Formats: sequence, structure tokens, C-alpha cells
Amino acid sequence: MSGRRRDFLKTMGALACAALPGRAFPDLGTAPSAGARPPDMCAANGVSTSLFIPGPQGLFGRLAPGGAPLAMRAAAVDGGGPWTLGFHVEHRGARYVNPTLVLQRGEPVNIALANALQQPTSMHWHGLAVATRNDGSMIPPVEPGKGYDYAFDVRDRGSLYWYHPHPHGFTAGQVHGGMFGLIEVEDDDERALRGALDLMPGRSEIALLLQDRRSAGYAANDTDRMHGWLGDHVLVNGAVCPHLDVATRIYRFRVLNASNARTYLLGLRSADGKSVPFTLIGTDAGLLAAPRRCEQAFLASAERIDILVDLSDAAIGDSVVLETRAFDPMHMESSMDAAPAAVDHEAMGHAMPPPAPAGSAQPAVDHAAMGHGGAFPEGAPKGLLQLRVRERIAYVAAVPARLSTIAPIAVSQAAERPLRLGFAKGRWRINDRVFAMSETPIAVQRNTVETWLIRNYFNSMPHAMHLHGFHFQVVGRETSPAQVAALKVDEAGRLATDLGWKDTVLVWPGESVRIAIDFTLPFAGEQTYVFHCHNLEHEDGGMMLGVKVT
Ligand SMILES: [Cu+2]
Repeated sequence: MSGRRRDFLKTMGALACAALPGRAFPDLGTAPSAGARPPDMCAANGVSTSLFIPGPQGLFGRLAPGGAPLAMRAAAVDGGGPWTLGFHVEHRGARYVNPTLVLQRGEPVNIALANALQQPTSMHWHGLAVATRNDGSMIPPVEPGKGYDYAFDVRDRGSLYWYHPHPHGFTAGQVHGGMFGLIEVEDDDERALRGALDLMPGRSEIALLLQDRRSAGYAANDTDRMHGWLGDHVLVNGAVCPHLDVATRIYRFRVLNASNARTYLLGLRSADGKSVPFTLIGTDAGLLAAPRRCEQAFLASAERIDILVDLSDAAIGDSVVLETRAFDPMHMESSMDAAPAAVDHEAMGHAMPPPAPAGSAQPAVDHAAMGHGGAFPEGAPKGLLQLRVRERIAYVAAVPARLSTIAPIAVSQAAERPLRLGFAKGRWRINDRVFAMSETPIAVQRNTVETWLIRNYFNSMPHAMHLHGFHFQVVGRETSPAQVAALKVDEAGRLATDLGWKDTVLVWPGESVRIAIDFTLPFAGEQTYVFHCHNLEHEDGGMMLGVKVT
């Protein structure tokens, strides 16, 4: 191992998330620092859009049905920002596109979907534990001109979930076209947190929806099907690097990666180039037991993180940028150790490499030639959202030391199921198989616990593996690549983002990730679900297996 690599690992190690000390947040970095002020990544050209925050109607408008039935029409969208497709809803005189569904745990949901597209579609309630008939995956899709009634109770923990279509072979294009929305499930833990920090949705608690796109629209070719669809720009709530004017207080950001394929390495940076820590409070399926202080975290397709950013010590005029940082995307490479030329470790080894000016990301690798993203390669740094401190307010609040209770799944009696992710004969596969609607190669007994050992080949890509129907816990990670191992927080090799309940987990090349699943089911009769890669091009290409619970 070269000296450069050791330095790199040492620096990265310092970036792993830590348990919260008594004083959660350092000063914001308002002290003068050596070196030039780096360019403002979000407004290099002096122009910046303000962050779109959904209102009580319209695009992503907040809708609390309170058990009332809703009619959702999948159709073309006019004036949907960058998107051309969406789910239209009218409710109590208000019109919505892709409404943010605000649901209480225990609440019944009744949604009649009408398909006004030219393609089959379906609705998948990503992260919600529903019966097969409501899951949108292992039942025939809704054909053009037809409809389907979804009816279920919300049984899940409070968290940010989302909905999107799941018709096999059509999912990627429909999601990229704009067919997705957020689901906020509220429960007692949620209410306690909001009370403790005086959080108000839409003001101090804001959902951020990341999606990378290409200006020319969606048309996946063979390279895209291999690597996943990577856009040439990233939208945050529909705009490129918008700004949000903020006050001196704690903000909560609930971040969804709605990108077809792109992984982000999220962090915050002050205007003078310093990393600003955030507090990780939740993952896919709800709050962590305790908050963790983090410098950065990976977020793969379909994953969510729930974070707090403390601006209470900031000065008027300060700004902080939410960014994605440089990392090795590891597409069809053996491993970081075996491919020393693939990444400029020296540049990455700096605690905070200077941000690239907007529109001038400089890839350390010729990613375009390698097929994973031309104008904006995966793993290239980019500013995503600028927070501009504009108002000083009196705000005193402490992040609760306990956020929730997470009982570990008991795995001592669990059977282990090996699952291998790989590429053969032109297709991404799980256990050498590709998806067939009529097949359920994974058969489990209800009311049992299994561990799944998900092993990714060295010569592979990261795969964001999603299980329908059940949340799971990450038990451990082995043989993680260096840039992942550097973020581990325990002896099992887990990352801070592995500590909560999950529905999607990123498995890097050469890595083995063990997850625990309790197949206790509240639904009578045999149920079938799917386990698949949430890189949507991989999913549509068949990197998915049926799961039968008998
Ligand atoms: Cu994949």
C-alpha cells in the first residue's frame, strides 16, 4: 500500500459518523480560513433558483387523505417542471400532480389508479409493507385505459417513503419521466422529534428529491442498460442547484434519491471550504435509535436519509452547500486496490478537495469512455443546494439523545441464504438468473427469520438491492472497498446509514452485505414479492427475482 493510499484512508477514517458528543455541533466555520474562498458551486454564474417547496396543492402538494379514497390518473403532465408524466389527483377542490401523501400509521389507504398512458403501469408503494395485491410488482400491470384499486393499511414506522410505477420493462422510463411522489408516514416518534426541535414541514423540515436527468430526454442504449442511466445534470426538487434562505436554527432535510442509477456521496460545505457536519437521524424506514454526527454518507437509488443541519450559530450572510463529493463509482472495475489509476486518490485524500465550479466538473477518470456518464460522471463532485443564512432568530433546542427504539432481529437461529450479484451473457443477474414473472426462485417460510448474504463480484458495479414487502436490518459488511470501509462505524463493518431499518442497501463490488429479515406477515395466504436492483436499468433488464412467502 502506498503512502498516498494510507493518507487517504486515514483522512477518510476521520470522516466516519460518530456517536453524538455532548455538544452536537461545532461552529459553522465562520472563522477566516487559509486559502482562497472556493467558488460558490450553486451560483457561479450569479443566477440561482429558489428551492421549490411543495404547497397545499399542485406539484408534489401535501395531501393528507385521512382515510378518504383518492383517484390517481397516470397521464402526461403539462407544466410539471422538467417532467412530462405524472399522477394527477383532485381532492376536495384542490388539484395535485404527484401529491406528497401525508399518512398516519394505522390509517387505511384507498387509491384508484387509472392508466391514461400508452404503456402498462402500476403503483409500488416503496417501503410500505403491503400484500402482494397492493405491491404493484408480482401482479399483472394495469394496461392502458384500465384501472386498479389499491387498498391497504399503513403498518409502517414513521418515515419518508415514496411511490413509483413498477411495470416490468417500463419502470425506468416512467420514473425518469416524472412518475413518482413522496409518502410521509407520521407516528409517535415523528411527533416527538418535531416537537423537540420545533420542526414544521415545508419550513424547517424539507424533503429533497434528487434526480439526475439528461436534457435530451430518456432513451436508454446498451451502455445505459449496462451502467444505468446517468444524467448530465442533477435536479433538487426540480431545479439545478437551487438556494434556500434560512434562519439561525436547526433544519431537517429528508433526502430521497429518485435517480434511476446515480449514487451520491452527500456532505455539506461552508463558503470557506470547510466540511460542515450533519446529524443523521433516520434512514429508509424511520428514525435511528440515536442520532449520529456525520461528515458524509452515500445515498444510492431509492434510499433515503433523514438529516439535521444546525445553523443556529451561523451569521447572517453565511452559506452552506449540500454537495455530492468525489468518489470512485466502481463500474466494472476490479476494486480500488486493483485499479490504482482509476481515481485520483491524492485529490480525494484531501479532507475537502476544492469544489469544482458549476458546469466544470473535472473527472479524475475518463468516465465517458468507460460508459458511465459523460458530462457529469458518477462520482464527480457537484453542488446540489445552497443554504443562505438570511435571518437571525432566537432558537434553543437540543437534538434528543434517543429518537426511537430499534430491536435487533434475533439471527442466531436464522437460516442463511446466499445471493450473488453478477453479470453474464449480457445481463445483470442474481444467482445467475434473470426475472420471470411466473417464477419465485426465493421461497421462504412465513414467520421465520433469514439472513441473506448478498455478495457482489469484484468485477461488477455497485447494486442498490431493494426488497419488497419487508424492512430489513443490515447485520454487517465484509470486504468493503476502501472508500466504503473508511465510513464504517462498528466492528461488523456497518455504515451509519446501516444502523436503522432499511428497504434498500447498496452492495459495492467485491463486498458481502449480510441482512436480516423477519418474514412475519400480517396477510393471510401465500404472498409474492420481488428482490431487485434499484438501478432502474438493471431492474428493467431483469436483475430481479420473485420472492414467495408461504
Ligand atoms: Cu444493479
